[in-house]
Amino acid sequence: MCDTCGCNVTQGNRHLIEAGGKHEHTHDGKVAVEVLENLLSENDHQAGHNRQHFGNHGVLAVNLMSSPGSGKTSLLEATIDALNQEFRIAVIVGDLETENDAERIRSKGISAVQITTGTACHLDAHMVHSALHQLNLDDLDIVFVENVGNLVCPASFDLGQHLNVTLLSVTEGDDKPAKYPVIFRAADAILISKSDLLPYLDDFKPERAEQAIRHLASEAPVLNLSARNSSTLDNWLTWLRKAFTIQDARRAAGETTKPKIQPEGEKLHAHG
Ligand SMILES: Nc1nc2c(ncn2[C@@H]2O[C@H](COP(=O)(O)OP(=O)(O)OP(=O)(O)O)[C@@H](O)[C@H]2O)c(=O)[nH]1
Ligand SMILES: [Zn+2]
Ligand SMILES: [Zn+2]
Ligand SMILES: [Zn+2]
Repeated sequence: MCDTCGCNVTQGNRHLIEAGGKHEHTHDGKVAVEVLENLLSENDHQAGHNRQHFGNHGVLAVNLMSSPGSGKTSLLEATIDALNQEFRIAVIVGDLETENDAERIRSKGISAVQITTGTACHLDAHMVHSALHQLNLDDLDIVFVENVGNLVCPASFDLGQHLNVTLLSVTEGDDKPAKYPVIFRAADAILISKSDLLPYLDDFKPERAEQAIRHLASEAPVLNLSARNSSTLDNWLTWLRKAFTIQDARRAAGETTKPKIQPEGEKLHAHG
């Protein structure tokens, strides 16, 4: 998929294939597939390094993925309001063009690093690495990564996070898990967002969305919520607190956890 849209090469990893780079793309028969495989393996290496950074500082890193406009930044704003007395939070935000989301988060007094990806429709581990060096991880408990709005590419790149969360807003249709299985399979939790709009929609059934998710053999919890109504956030906040405690215990035991990177996604990237 990303081979088609060309987004495997990003501002974060371009140096690797440019003249003098580790995987310089010579024109002597080195095929594209090999270059892409090298880039993915560099990404995974960098992701492991990022995870070490988070781990060394006792930070839980959570990657949020969804379609454009399904409510990632709004959910982060509501989550910060609910939890900033309890956890020290920062956000790394990916966006194709603007700084808008980071500014929304900063207006809450929270550190936010914006990565403008230009043409790349997902974040990669190199981009997240430069962003995380702009944060003081010693002063943080949870770093959220808001990925670029896209239901396909983000699921295929390990960024160094511990957990993936996928949002599905009720205006998108309950058939999306069936149409975009990779990003829903990669999720450790699935949030059905904008649930305040359900009374106005006669064709979105949360049960049907959950059924489609179970057809993907996903056991991830499916939680309905609305960023507009803080009383709907309880299950999400409970999930997050538990994730933090589990990660903290793992760290104390010298262990870590990797997010689910979908094999289909890896295949798509390697062989286009
Ligand atoms: N009714 C309702 N609207 C919401 C909710 N959450 C977000 N919105 C609206 O949906 C639009 C997009 O929300 P964002 O939070 O910017 O979505 P996003 O996923 O961060 O968007 P991108 O970063 O562009 O992918 C805005 O107009 C929000 O006000 C919600 O829970 N209920
Ligand atoms: Zn792509
Ligand atoms: Zn956003
Ligand atoms: Zn580093």
